[in-house]
Amino acid sequence: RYDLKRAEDFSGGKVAFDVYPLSRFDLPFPNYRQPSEVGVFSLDAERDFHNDGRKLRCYVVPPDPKHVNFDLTEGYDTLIKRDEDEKERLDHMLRWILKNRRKFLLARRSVSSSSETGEQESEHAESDSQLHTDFIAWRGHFTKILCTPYENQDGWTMAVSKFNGTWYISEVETPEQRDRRVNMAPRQREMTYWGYKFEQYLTAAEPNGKPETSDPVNTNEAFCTVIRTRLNTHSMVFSGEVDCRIADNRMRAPQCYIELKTSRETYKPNQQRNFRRYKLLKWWAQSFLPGVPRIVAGFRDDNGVVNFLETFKTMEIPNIIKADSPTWNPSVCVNFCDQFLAHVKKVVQEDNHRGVLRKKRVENSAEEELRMPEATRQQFLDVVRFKWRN
Ligand code: 0WD
Ligand code: CA
Repeated sequence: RYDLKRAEDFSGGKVAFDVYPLSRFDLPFPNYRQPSEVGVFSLDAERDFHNDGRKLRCYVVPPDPKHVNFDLTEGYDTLIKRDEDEKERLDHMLRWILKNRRKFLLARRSVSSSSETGEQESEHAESDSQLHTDFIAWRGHFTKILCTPYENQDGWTMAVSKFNGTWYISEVETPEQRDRRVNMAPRQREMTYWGYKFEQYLTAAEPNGKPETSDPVNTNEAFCTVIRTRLNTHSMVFSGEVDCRIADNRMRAPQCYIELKTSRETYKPNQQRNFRRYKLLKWWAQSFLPGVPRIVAGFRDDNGVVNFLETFKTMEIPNIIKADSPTWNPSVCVNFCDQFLAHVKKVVQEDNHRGVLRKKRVENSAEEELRMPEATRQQFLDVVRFKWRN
């Protein structure tokens, strides 16, 4: 069973990357540089891109977090849902990159100032189009990679393209994922609404605003942070959706951000173990990556009513799970990611210098030119598939 869990390259697994034995990743925690925010962007009700933080929401502290009464089923009939057949790939991130090229020049400067020669400076001057970043992807893609050592159900496929010295990683929906999405039971479909409704009960558009729980929920809207960090030898820039910030604006990003989550109330010891084993792993990985320090969880019953909240500090989650006998080890996750990225660099070497020029008509007027790596169209140079059978 386990030896089938491996990453394969496009040519059918000639250069496979095995997950087991996990002991290969049971090493000291690798160097992970403190994530810093290099920018933000927003997606509005029409899913249009804005190069600013207009959709960032503020956390509204409920009077008594241990006793709340949020009915997450309310307003389901008014839901405005993003078209999930529309594959956006990395487009919004690439749009942000194109509008913020100068931030990558700064990255170059900090790279070259730490190296000795002036020779390198002139070399850089000629290759201004480079981003001086090894990996670009959504945060969610890295979350999936981090969780892979302990994931026994869902495989994934990522397309990887090397373009101008940067590896772009973009997830491709597998047939299994598509089946599940398209054939989701009505009840399940309704439950995916609950998470969004929960956000509405705890956030406001303005620092001193009140939650507007009778407004329709629109899943097109999003606020995204863009984070730069480094895992060992891999520099990376990724973007992740952020639910809200602490209203007090003296705190800087990403420390001010709060991740909101819902989960089924647990009473039996085995439910609690499963919560720590599976949910806390995903919650930790997702917030650890961008350095989001707090997760506010709403615990709900089977009818979709949240009765109490609990705050988890991201950095303390690994201590919470230590109470259990073998569960998951954050070092294994991060070392796995480190070695997997090294594998990708090795497997995907051919640089597609041309990229793909895609003209996009913007509101019938100006033409925006997006030069993108092939991974963002479905015509990629290399595909790294991760799959396994149970
Ligand atoms: O190309 C893809 N396969 C994906 C694209 C998979 C995952 C996300 N995305 C894109 C979407 O455009 C989305 O706007 O990434 C954006 C979010 O990026 P992320 O922060 O890297 O994603 P993730 O950490 O997986 O999820 C964060 C939140 C989710 O909240 P919860 O509390 O459930 O983790 O983003 C939302 C969701 O609210 N979200 C999505 N929104 C739109 N499309 C998607 C999606 N596919 N997946 C999660
Ligand atoms: Ca959330």
